[in-house]
Amino acid sequence: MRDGVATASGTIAITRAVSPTLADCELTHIAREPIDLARAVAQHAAYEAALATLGCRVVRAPDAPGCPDAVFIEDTAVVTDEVAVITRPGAASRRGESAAVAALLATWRPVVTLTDPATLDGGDVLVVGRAVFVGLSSRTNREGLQQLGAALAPHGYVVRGVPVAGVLHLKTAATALDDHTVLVNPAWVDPTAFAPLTAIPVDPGEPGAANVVRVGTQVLVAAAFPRTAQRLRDRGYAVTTVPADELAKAEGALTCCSLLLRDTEAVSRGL
Ligand code: CIR
Repeated sequence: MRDGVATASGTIAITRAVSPTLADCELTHIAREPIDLARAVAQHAAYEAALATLGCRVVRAPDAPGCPDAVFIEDTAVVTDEVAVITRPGAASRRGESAAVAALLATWRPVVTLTDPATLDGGDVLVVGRAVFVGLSSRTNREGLQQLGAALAPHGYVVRGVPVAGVLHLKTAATALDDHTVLVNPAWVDPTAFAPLTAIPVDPGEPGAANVVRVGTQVLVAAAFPRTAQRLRDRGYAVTTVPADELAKAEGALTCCSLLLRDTEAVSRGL
């Protein structure tokens, strides 16, 4: 369902197919339950279609059928307008996902790669303007924070560590709605960590709702969280909802399934 459309021309959304091995995914904070692969694939297709409708150019990274969590491509990189930082994912089982993503991102950005002993998942990195909030979680360590900071500092970004406990990633608990506002589950992360940004709380009955994808002036919200979606509409945000409950059984949320980057070449051509 869509309330309105403001397209994000000049945004590339990199996605990756749902692997046939998805059932073997990493799980940290939720219990394993059967995953309907066909349903997960259909929800992923709906997600890609929503991104395309919002004006993104959807580009698929090469399939990685042997990597159960490959669909959660967000964790493999942090991309700004200036650089692509290839992460070293915190789960060893996921480190084989990065090389093909690095090769693809080199199409648009210079690439910097984090090295051992750094660990960092893209799901822990929230970029709002030049502020970069980095969740210190079971996946992301201080060396990861420091190496990311070193890669981004030349471009004017300032990184700030945010303690994360009880949930997988920082962006499980908070994501940006615009350059001044974050959507937060205050039970999982202290909203003052984002000061001076304004923090909007999710509906208390929808703890997972803080993970939304901002595309231009639109916000993509999982269909499982209608009260938070309404809360955002009431505040003037244009909300699109997509089903994602099957992917959620693999502990993935909406941001996990794409890497969004400005097509800086398209911007410079005035497209
Ligand atoms: C994992 O545990 O790594 C995957 N099953 C889920 C990753 C979700 N990614 C994300 O939130 N950025």
